[in-house]
Amino acid sequence: DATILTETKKPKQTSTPWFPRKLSDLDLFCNKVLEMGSDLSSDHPGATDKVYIERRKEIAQIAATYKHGEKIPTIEYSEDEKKTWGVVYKQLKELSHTNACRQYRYIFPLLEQNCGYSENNVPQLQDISEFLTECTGFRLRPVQGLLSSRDFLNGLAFRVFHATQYLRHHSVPLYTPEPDICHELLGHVPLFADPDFADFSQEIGMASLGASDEDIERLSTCYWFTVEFGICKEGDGIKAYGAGLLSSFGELEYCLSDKPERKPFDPFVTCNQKYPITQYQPVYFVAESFQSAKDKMKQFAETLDKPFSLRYNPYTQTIEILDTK
Ligand code: NLE
Ligand code: FE2
Repeated sequence: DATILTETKKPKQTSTPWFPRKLSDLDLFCNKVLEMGSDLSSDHPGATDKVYIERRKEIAQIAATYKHGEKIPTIEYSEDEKKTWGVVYKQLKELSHTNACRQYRYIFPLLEQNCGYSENNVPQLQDISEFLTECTGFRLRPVQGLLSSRDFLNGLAFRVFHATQYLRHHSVPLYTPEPDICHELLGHVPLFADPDFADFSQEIGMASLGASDEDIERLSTCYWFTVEFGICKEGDGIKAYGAGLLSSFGELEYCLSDKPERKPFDPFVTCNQKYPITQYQPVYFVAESFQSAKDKMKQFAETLDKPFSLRYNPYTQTIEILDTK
């Protein structure tokens, strides 16, 4: 039957999606944001606050024109912004003593000593970026808002973390669904100063380079349940290490309570888990350690279908394509 002979299968994605090969390639992402301060959705607490919207636009301008190698411009935060920061800072610092992982508790005081972390001061990205570079080679780049998952994960391959600089709306200091500077600085930054965590994050980033759209989806789900909402074992108990937990007073308490479900972290399972983005997570995944999470991520990455293997060269800070199969 002729129709059977000519029947074609769904074509496999044949061309490899573009990916950055050097640090300055990341400059190409700066205006590709999914959601911006100028376009707050209608249920956003700041949606009808004209002053807030203007301020978000002003801060977004810095990220829109930033180029690799430049110093990240200093932002003069207003008294109101400092107040919001202070409220978040005070509550989280207190709760982190009991609910945050050991690495977070170790690094936090170092950020107070070296980077201007305090209840009365919103620290500057440039100072933090220099500190992280000394600790683990991680660095920050300012970003206007949400990047695509692909672009965001690609940055991690270079040990670059894209950080927002604006504050959440003052009406809801203890939980926000979108990243803001409280989330970046109090949630993400402390962990990027930890070598094992830094390696783990870069591992996800490397896996994302040139990955198919389906694999990007699976990798960003793994990212979500680790870097954003991860829980890890510590002694006989469990602690939070995900930034979305460490930057939200409400969820930091809830995630270790007996309300949510908890499963062991296994990228092959975790990558298929559905999740909400505007409320507390119903399910969390528990890692044995960052080291073990990294090993598992590596095994997972090896199963992704790519026609080449890649290596990050730390001396040139470029991606090398090792072989084509
Ligand atoms: N829910 C977090 C917070 O309130 O800080 C932000 C999560 C961003 C993914
Ligand atoms: Fe985040």
